[in-house]
Amino acid sequence: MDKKFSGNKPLLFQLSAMAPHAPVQRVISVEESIFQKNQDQAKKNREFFDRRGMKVFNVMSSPGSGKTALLAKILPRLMGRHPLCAVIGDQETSLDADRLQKAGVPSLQINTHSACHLDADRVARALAKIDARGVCGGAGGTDLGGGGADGAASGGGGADGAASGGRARETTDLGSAAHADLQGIEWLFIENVGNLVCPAVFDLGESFKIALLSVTEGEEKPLKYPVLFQDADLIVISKSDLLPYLDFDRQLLLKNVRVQNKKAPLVFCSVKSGEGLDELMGQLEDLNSANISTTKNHAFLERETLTMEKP
Ligand SMILES: Nc1nc2c(ncn2[C@@H]2O[C@H](COP(=O)(O)OP(=O)(O)OP(=O)(O)O)[C@@H](O)[C@H]2O)c(=O)[nH]1
Ligand SMILES: [Mg+2]
Repeated sequence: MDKKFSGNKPLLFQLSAMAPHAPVQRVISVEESIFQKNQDQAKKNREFFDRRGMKVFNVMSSPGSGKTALLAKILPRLMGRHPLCAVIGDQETSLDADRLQKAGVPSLQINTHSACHLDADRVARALAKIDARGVCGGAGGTDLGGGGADGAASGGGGADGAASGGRARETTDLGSAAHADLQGIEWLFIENVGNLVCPAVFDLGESFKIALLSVTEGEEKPLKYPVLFQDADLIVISKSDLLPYLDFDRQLLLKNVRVQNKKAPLVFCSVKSGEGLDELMGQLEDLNSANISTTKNHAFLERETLTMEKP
C-alpha cells in the first residue's frame, strides 16, 4: 500500500493524497494551521505545568482497553503520595469521570462530541473549569473566563461551548495568576479519547505519554499504529489476567513494541488480578523523578511537514 495511506497521517493530508488534482497547497495550509494552533496552546500548557511543578500524564489507547479501570485502581493509591486529579476525554457522557469520582479521584469530564481526540485548548479550558468548580477539593471559584461550559463536570452534565455553541473562549491564558484550586496538585492524569491514531499526534503540553494496549487487541498493533508507541514514555499491556484464554505471544508483542520504541519501560498488568500494578506505580514514580518534559510531538510535526508533497 502506498505509504501516503499508512494511517498515521491526519485526515486532511490523506484526502489531499487521494485527490491529486485537488488544491493541495490549500489543504496543507489548513492542516498546518490546525497543528500550529494546537502547538501554541500546548506550549502555554507546558509552561503553566512547569511553573507549577506539575507532572502531566497523557494516557492513550483504543476504546475499552482499560484506561479508566486502571486509573480507578491506581490513582487512589497514589493520592497519598501525590495530590492529583484527572481529566477524561470522551465524545459523550460523564460516565468515566463518574467512575473515577466514585473511586475518590477528583475528576472532570471533557466531551469532545465530533472530535476523536483531546487537544491542548480543550485541556486548558478544562483546567479553568477545575478552578471554577472546585473539582480538586479546594475553594475553587477562580474562573479564567473560559466562557462556555466545557464538557461535563462529573455528575453535572453540561455542554461543550466550543463544539456545540461556540461560546467558549478560543484559548485560555494559562499564564495568569489564576488556578488557585490547582495549587498543590502535583500530578494530572489525562485520559484521552479512546483511539490509537489521532490522540498520538496532538500535543497537550503533557510531561509524559502513556500508551496502553490490552492483550485482546493483538500483538501486531504497535506495527499498525506506530506513532503512539514510538512516542510513548511508558507502555502498559493491560488485562494480563486474560492471557490464559488467548493465543497471545508475549515475545512477539515485545519484538513489535521494540521495533517502534527501544527505550520505554513496558509493564504487563491487570486490574482483576493486580499483576503489575505495583511495578506500574513504580514506573510512574521513576518518570516523575526523571523530570523531563516531552517535546516529541514537535518532532512528529516536522517529519510530516518535510514529507508533504508540494504541487
Ligand atoms: N479482564 C479484565 N478486564 C478489564 C481489565 N481492565 C479493564 N477491563 C474491562 O474492560 C472494559 C473496558 O474498560 P475501561 O476502563 O472502560 O476501558 P477504557 O479504555 O477506559 O475505555 P474508553 O474510555 O471507552 O476508551 C470494562 O468492562 C473493564 O471491566 C483487566 O485488567 N482485566
Ligand atoms: Mg475510559
